[in-house]
Amino acid sequence: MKIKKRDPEVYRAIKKEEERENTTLEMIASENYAPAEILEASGSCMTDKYAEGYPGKRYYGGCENVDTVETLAIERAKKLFGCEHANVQPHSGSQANIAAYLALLKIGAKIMGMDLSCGGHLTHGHPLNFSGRNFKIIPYGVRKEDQLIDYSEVKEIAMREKPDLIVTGASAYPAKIDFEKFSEIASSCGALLLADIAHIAGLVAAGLHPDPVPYCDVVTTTTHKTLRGPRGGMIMCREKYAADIDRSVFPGNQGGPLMHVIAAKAVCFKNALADDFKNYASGVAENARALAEALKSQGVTLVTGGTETHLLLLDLRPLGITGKEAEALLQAAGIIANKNSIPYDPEKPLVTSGLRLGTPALTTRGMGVREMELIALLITDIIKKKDDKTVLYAAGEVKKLCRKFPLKR
Ligand code: DSN
Repeated sequence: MKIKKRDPEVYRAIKKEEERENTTLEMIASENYAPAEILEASGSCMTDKYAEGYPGKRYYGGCENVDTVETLAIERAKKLFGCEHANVQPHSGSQANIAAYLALLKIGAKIMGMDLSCGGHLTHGHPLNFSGRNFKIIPYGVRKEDQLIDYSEVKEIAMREKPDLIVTGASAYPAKIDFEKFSEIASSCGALLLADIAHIAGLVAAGLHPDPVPYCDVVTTTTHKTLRGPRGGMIMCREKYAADIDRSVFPGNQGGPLMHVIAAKAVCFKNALADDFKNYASGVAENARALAEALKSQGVTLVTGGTETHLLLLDLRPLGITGKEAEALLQAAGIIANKNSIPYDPEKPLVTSGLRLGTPALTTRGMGVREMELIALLITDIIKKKDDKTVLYAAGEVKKLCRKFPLKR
């Protein structure tokens, strides 16, 4: 590697990151390990190219090769998700949401989105985010008793508030989302419907989660979570919104697209169209269920009582430990997860009473149900006993697991 000589400090950090990824259990629900072909495409010379505009209609010369990859990415995304139009240029999920809102709405319009504290996302209306600062936000949450979306309550709020847009989708919601019900609600109150499937895109692509595309005006996603591609975003929509969405992404909100990342998105969609992607996605869901059952059998409380997706959310209150403490103890053992608010959390967002766990990365690594059962025991022991001896023992077991399931790109 040339970088070793040319920038040893950055080289060392990259090498240490490789080592960290190889020797720890990655259980952050929004992370994954991108395969070699994704790293190669996103590390390619396409990073050099300016290509403002869209394939065949660029503001720069020399775009013939980047046109090829962007067209491939668009066509493959359309095939994978069965959508009428795809814009693969958003740099991230947040950028995708900004562009979609501004394509569909005027500043100041009413957006109804799931509250961050109940599992939503910053871009669904948080007061400090562009969404909350530029639109009138009507939040909806989950039921206190079972932490599930109460569709009748959502309808009640929607009929009362008459939002211009309803946003469905979440970052920490372990149950499936009924997009058909959301679409009925949106039609009843005259709102447009946007699904943000950043977390579940891989499950949707594999047919393991209800499909939002037939029910939504616009669907946004990221490409690096369950979809296992490069870090980036995408917008899918009905043909009637295509021109508005494209204009809103460029020139509305972005300049030059990241063509190296778009090349990697094309590779990601090809991978997700292949038969073995379904095996991986089924593994992700099966592992999440196994992890949930094993944790529950150890007396751990789970938000919504389990999982129907790739993620689970632990309610740590009965164990007398905060999310912050649990995250730190688990990290000391090499288990990487994130503290996360639970619905109606009494703790602040930097402390929290919850811990979010996901199975995409460990599934990519080849781990299965037996490993999930073992990991559940390690996690439970750590968060119940909270002592150095337990952490040290778990750290040894984590190392053994990592050696048994080396990270193959
Ligand atoms: N930050 C992401 C997550 O961890 O869920 C969502 O954008």
